[in-house]
Amino acid sequence: MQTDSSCLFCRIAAREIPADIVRESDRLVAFRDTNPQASTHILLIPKEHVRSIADIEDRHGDLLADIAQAAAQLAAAEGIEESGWRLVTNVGPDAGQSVFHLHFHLLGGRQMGWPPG
Ligand code: DGP
Repeated sequence: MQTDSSCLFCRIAAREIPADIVRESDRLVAFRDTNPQASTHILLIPKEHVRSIADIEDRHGDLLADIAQAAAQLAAAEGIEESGWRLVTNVGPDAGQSVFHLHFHLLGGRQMGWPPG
């Protein structure tokens, strides 16, 4: 599995940098965002270093399905499965991607507008 020792999220996944980790499996880690935009704001990442969802390849298999299932389970654990939640990933500067390791924001616990500003 490819990792990047200079990548912040690879280092969180390796537990070299502390984070409030709420879930871990053989290929995923989920931890709370340090700059929460909602009462639930969890980041889900693959342990493998992937720059963004634009770099998902066939070899990643059911990685995205695993992330979707983990997000739904975390939403239930957070008590927001009925009130609603959002799963979003940013790609590139116009979308506001600031960490170049694939991550999904799980957001919930407040009313959210659409479309995003
Ligand atoms: P994005 O803008 O989509 O690349 O989101 C990156 C998110 O990562 C942003 O919401 C803040 C969060 N973040 C940045 N640095 C850290 C960190 O060191 N720890 C944690 N837990 N979250 C971080």
